[in-house]
Order: sequence, then structure tokens, then C-alpha cells
Amino acid sequence: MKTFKRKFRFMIFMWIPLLLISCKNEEKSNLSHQMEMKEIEMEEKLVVEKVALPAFGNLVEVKTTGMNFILPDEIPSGWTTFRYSNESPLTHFMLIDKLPVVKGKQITYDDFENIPPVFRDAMDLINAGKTDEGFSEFSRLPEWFSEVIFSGGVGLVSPGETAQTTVYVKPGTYVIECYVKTGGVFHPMTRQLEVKKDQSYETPPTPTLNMAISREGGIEMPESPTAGLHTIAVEFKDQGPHEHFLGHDVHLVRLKKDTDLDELNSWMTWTRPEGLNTPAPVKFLGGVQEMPAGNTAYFTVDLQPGNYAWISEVPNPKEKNMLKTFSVSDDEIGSISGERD
Ligand SMILES: [Cu+2]
Repeated sequence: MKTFKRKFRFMIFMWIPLLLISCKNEEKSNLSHQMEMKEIEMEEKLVVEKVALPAFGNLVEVKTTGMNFILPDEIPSGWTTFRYSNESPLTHFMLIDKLPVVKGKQITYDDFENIPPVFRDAMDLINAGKTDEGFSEFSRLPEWFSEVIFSGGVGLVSPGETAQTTVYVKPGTYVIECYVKTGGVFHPMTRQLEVKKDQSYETPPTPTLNMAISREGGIEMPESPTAGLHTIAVEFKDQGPHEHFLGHDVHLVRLKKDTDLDELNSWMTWTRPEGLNTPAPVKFLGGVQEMPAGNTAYFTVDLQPGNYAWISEVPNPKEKNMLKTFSVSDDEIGSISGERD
């Protein structure tokens, strides 16, 4: 939407010199008519872009306006649609971490607040070229950290975009986080969320497309996506840490003619100084965050014609078959391949 606004502003400036040199009222009126028409076209496009996506289970609207997550403190358990609007100027995601109960004691948001400084200190050392010292900082992580369950969430979302992901959330204490970086420093974005037991949302969405992700097969999607509204079931066939200590997930990228896929490929590694650092090299449209093996989440998207890629936030996704490009054509016949046309 921002690009469109920029284009519109450019169009306005493009017309100004023409208006100045034109002395004829007739021409002036013709130009203003054209501008009015363009304005109407723009409004129509905005209406198309703002079509609300269908929600499944309980709808939870989440908003980011700065380095924050705005959402209710408490939600019911069950199938939950997180509709995430990124109203900030930076790319973010929302990962849902289920905090463990250790020896009968619930790990809390206050306990979790000790985690980001460890990652910050590690990253500072890695950025300074002291990679080994950086990684040894992780020995400071408390034992319970390995018991945190990454429970899905909304993938990377570019500024001005809204993305939607439906996951089953169990009762418990959670933290919502984003660890994209700005100036080489992880975003200070964490938020507590309590999930209370409820029986009302036990029916999963019905998907229009199916996708699977695994270490063995990478990102697999048997059917080609067509233009229009889709709810994509994303099955985590397996899970486990890659070289960056995290599991795999899936994000949707809108490709431009000049998108550098190699640059994107290396941007997905948070352990590199330039990895996950702002600004993101592409437009991200959401996806599904890491979940344990056997889980399925649902990603709802209104696919416009164009070129896209599915990509995982793992080191070298291309090599792991976790960077898959595809195109959506005007005639609603899609095609998918491992390489971009
Ligand atoms: Cu962020």
C-alpha cells in the first residue's frame, strides 16, 4: 500500500510541471479529470487491499505501532486466529512462546525478561567479530529455556501489511516476541499472554491448500496456488534445531523483478551480523512461525497475481529446499518451482 502511495505522490509531482506550462483551461480541466480518475482508481485498489480475511475459531487482533505488541492480556484456549497489523515502519513477526512449568513452578514473564540480555550480549560480540565468545554467552541461558515451546504465530510482516495465522493454543502462560534486529540489536519486543481453558473453539479451519515443512523434504506444496483467498494448512512433519539453534518455519515473500534471492537467502540467518537486520530486503506477507513436530497451523492470505517465494528462517534455506519460488497469474493458473523464472 505504501508503494502505491509513493507511486501516487510521484504521479502528483510528475503532473505539476505540466500544469505550470499549460495555459489552456481546457487542458487544465482535462488534467484534473485524469487526476480524479487516478484518485478513484487508487481508492478502488485500497478497497481491494483492505478486504477482511475470514477468521477461524477465536479472533485475536494484534497490532504493532512501535516496538510493541498491542493485544488482550488474556485469551481463551482453542483454535485462535491471530490477525496481525504491522502499523510500524519496521518489519516484525509474532512468535508465541509457551513458558514451561519447572518442578511445579510456572516460569513467568519476569523470568523470561532475563533471556533477551543474553542474546543481546552474544550478538554484540558476534557483531564485533568475536563469534566464539558470542556463542559461549548462551551458556548463561537458564536450564528452563530449553523447555520453552515455540508454539507458532505470525511470520514476518512488512510495514503497513496485515497477516493472519490460525493456531491451536493450549491453556498456559505465554510470551509473544519478535527478534528482528535494527542496527544489529534485537527488537525489544516481548509481551505476556495468558491463555485460559475454554471448550468453545475446538473446530480447526478447512484449508484450500496444503503445505508441509520438514528437514527431509523442505517446503512441500503439491498444488499450485491460484489467485484469490486461500487458507493454507502448514504441517510441521518434523522439527528440531538447525545451525542457528532454532527450528524451521515458513514465510511468504512478494518478489520484485530486482529481488536478489541470494541476499534474501543469507538475510534469514540471525547469527550473522547482517541477518534479520532492518531494513528487510523484501516485502514479507506473514506465514507460520516454528511449531513442534506433528502440529498444523493455517495461514490465510489473499494472493494477488505476481511472483512470490516461500522461505524458512533458517541458515541457507535454499540448500535445505526451504526457499521455493512460485507465481500467481491473472488467469488464476499458478505454477511452482525451486528456481525463480
Ligand atoms: Cu520486531
